[in-house]
Amino acid sequence: MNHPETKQALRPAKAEYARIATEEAFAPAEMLEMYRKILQGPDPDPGFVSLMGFYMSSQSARARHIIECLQDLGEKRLQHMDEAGIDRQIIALTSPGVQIMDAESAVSFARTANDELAEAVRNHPTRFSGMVAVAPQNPQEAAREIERGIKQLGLTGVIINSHTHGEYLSDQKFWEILEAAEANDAPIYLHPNTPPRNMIQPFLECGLDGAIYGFGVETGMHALRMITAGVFDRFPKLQVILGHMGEALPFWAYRLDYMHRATVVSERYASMKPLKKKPSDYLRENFVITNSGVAWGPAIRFTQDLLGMDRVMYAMDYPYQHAIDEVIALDGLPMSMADKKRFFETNAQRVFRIK
Ligand code: 1DF
Ligand code: MN
Repeated sequence: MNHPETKQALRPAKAEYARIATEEAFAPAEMLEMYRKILQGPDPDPGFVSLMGFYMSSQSARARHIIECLQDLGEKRLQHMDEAGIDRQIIALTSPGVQIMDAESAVSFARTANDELAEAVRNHPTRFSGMVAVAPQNPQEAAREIERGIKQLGLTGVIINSHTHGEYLSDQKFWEILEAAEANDAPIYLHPNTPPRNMIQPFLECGLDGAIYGFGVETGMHALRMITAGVFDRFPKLQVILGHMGEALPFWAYRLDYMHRATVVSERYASMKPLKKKPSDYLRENFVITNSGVAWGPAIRFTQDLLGMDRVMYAMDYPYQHAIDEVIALDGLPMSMADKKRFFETNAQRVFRIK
């Protein structure tokens, strides 16, 4: 069954470029079972209840389509890719992945999920690539799993679904993970999660905690915390991928630069130390941005102006935004063929080291 949001009659034309979709999700049935136990347990995380509690219990066409597609790493997914003209998906464990679990379960299930994803990639090497899921709850094991995932499993990139129980990668206790990513030449896709317990209430009470807005606010702040904490002075080769047009950070760039400098010069906070560069310099040099969820020319164009044509890439966000008409709209953007090839194909090949 096609998702009700997709227009059945439409089909993208064959293009001069391959379309590589870079923020595509899966969820093993076993993980959904673990999620069910967490949701039924004592005092579950309110964002998790709002997000996965909804998708796993709603009988709406959208929720049922999403839960069904998330679990498939075979024919159904390939058929949807064919219908949408997607040549390759870069697949990651759906948010919040293992990050909602207790540390021990998270470490163990990250390995299981990575083994499963690697097997799907081995079965369909021209159609699927996969990112390594890690449990930031145990930074040392996460660093090990990055190395195993990249070197032994042939996965490419690391998925981190924003905060872990309210903690951020700007905290030095997590820097071992960043060190491993940099050492293995693996980009970290900093994917959204719902805001943590101590941030979510004003979002939740008006329905803005999810992908509509809360995701972007929380994840944009996470990326900004990494910048202002000096992560990229310490790990200058580290590359972070942000979806959803950089969670709006490009639009903030001017103000961030001005106010960061004003704050540092006036020594207002002990936590905001001088950096080697301006915040926007790190956006240009340490970030790659995807258009997941935003099939909108002006926003893509603006981000390309700021980061350059080599740092903006295509993503669909399957199955959450399984929309064929958006592929057609993006094909039609007023971009040169060479730039379109960068956007859809070669930037992703370079960033994820796909041959
Ligand atoms: C939603 C959107 C859920 C995205 C996601 O993972 C997700 C959603 C749980 O619409 O609820 O990855 N997204 O990236 O936009
Ligand atoms: Mn997503």
